[in-house]
Amino acid sequence: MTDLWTVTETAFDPKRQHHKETVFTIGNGYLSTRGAFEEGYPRDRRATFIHGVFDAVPIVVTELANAPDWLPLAVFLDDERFSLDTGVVESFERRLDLRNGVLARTVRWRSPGGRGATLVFERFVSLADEHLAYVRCTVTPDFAGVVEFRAALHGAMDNEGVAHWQRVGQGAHPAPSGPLPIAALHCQTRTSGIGWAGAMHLVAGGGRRLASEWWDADNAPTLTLKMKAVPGKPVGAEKRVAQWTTRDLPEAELVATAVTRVAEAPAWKDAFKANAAAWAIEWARTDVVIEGDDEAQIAMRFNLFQMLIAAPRHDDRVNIGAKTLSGFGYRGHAFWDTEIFMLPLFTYTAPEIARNLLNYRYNNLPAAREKARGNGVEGAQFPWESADTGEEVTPTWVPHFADRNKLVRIWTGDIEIHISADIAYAAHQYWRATGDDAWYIAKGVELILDTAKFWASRAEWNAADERYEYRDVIGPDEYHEHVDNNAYTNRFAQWNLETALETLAWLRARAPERAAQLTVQLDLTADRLAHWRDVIDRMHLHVSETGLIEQFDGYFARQDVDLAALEPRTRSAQEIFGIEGCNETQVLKQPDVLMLQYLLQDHYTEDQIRTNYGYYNPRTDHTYGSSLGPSIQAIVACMMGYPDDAYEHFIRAVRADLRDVRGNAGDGIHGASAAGTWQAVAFGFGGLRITPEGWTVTPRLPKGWTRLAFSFMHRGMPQQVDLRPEGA
Ligand code: IFM
Repeated sequence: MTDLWTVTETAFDPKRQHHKETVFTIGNGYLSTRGAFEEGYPRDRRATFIHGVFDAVPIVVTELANAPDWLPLAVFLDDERFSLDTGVVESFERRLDLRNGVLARTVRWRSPGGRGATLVFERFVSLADEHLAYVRCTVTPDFAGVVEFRAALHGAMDNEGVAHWQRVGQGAHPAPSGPLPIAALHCQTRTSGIGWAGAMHLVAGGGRRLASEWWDADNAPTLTLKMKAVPGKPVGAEKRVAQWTTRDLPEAELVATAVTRVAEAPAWKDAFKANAAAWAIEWARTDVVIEGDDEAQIAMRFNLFQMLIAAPRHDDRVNIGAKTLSGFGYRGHAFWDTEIFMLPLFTYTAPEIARNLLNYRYNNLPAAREKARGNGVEGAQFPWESADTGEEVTPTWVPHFADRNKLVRIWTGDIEIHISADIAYAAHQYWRATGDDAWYIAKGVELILDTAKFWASRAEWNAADERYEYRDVIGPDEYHEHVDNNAYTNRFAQWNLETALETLAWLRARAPERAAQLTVQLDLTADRLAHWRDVIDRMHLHVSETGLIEQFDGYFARQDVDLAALEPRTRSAQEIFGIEGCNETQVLKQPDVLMLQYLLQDHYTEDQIRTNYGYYNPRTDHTYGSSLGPSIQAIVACMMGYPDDAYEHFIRAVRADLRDVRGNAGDGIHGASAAGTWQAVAFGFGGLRITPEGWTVTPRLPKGWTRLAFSFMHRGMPQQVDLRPEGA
């Protein structure tokens, strides 16, 4: 029977390793470690990313710094180093147990000198104690001699060539038991000055110890264990690591805390038990059961797992990057991906995580106000890409995808402004789903009011046509830059303003003191509010008799392309037509009119949505365009009663990283797509709708699915949904 909780790799393919490193990422919401191998290889992209540990890159922008490496564990069979690129790999299997986050690898290897052994490596970072990480190796030799384990902490890590760390110190400290000391390493990021300390303990895990040593190697403190090899008898070593940063503790306490914690750390068995118990709680509220489609079941759990290991549970000063904590892509920066694609998963299953993520935006309001001021407008304008300070960190130039020697100007940081409304929308949705009035009054309303202030101030009056407009913007569909009156942007700006007025009225009744305080703080005078109403009333919206919404001014006049005629293809429309060429066509990277109609679905009739689906769906570059589109397309297709289309979009989304659909999974997990799959099953196939009166479901299960079950929280109460096909 298929194990529906395990992602398995059964053969070693060096060409696919960057992709597999992403797939086999483990983590605990504090840090994530890519699935690079313990023994290390020259071309691996080994990385551990810790939430919030950003450092500046000369000339470019800030990025998450690849942290000092806690993972190294090299194995020697009688002085021959175990390595997959020497000797003979007789068998290989890797398994990620999604239930508890343990990554295991079993390799049957014969050294160039003819020594054979089965090596089992296992690792996890504890969900029960986010500072603890474990890796162990068990070797069953078929020769008599010595098996040696060398465990290290490596300080000299970089971000693909950019060095962020300098060593502060290292040393050995007394261990509570065993012949080896505890080894510690203390480093600091070069520009942001964030301190990191790690401490490691190495204990023998069976077999007879022959010798052990502590090596004070430069920037790589190392502990070694030599064990007697007896044919058929397993010998092992267990490495325990504790790590802290100055985001958690004062610099002076870092090393001592890491050393003490690792000295007291439970052995694997107990640490694993605590970790598994913590995972059981997470899965009880997050799991989605799909019966009748094993691939979808495993892939769904994989996507949820990837989100759970990226979710900050104890920190509201960080966001989840577009590539989670699983790769170098987008440098750890957060986008609207969080609010529109990831937040619903957490809002409905783990509201305290959603609140942490929203607090991050609230905490960064000062930077958003500064950005608005810098652009000569009022209110809060959130950055398109955000890191530690909340300032705009979108790079202005990046290498061209086809010619790395050419630079391309990136405009999103300047003019992709819809993110401010997306954040307001997520705050409002969180409040509606949770009923968390205290948070809304303290923080949410301020997010909504100050973004509304931005929209009113940024709106341009077109005297000739007597309407408000947003010119020179980029909508969610980034194949089209410098457009006027993107439908998504304009309608969301209007929604933000409408919601702000409603919210203010609600606040005045519910919490008059806070309303009075915000009225003064944000200068919400009667004149200003009258202006907001005017912008709402005279916003330029694209409406037509047929209900077809033009994506932006002049979109319908652009060249129409028959995408189906380009099949089969392996490149995006942008690669085929070029950046400027694609801009001149109607081909979409993601269908932002449909996004709009999904998010504001109460404002559109089914017929209106159907009309737009019919127009925009065939013009969307589904496979090679944005990974954000398919999960939302699946929902819209469900709403329209197109189950086959819906499944096609859904399966594309759940496979995005497991199958490396776009060829760039090596850069990290597509977080928005991963989290969006939860929306696809809940709101699409489950047809879940939340209304002020309660919730309803309209099951629309794909062919072959015999059951769909999931849980969610509604106003603080856990709810269960368990659906079978009609007539079952
Ligand atoms: O936010 C997205 C955007 O919509 C499309 N390009 C990638 C970004 C990060 O995922």
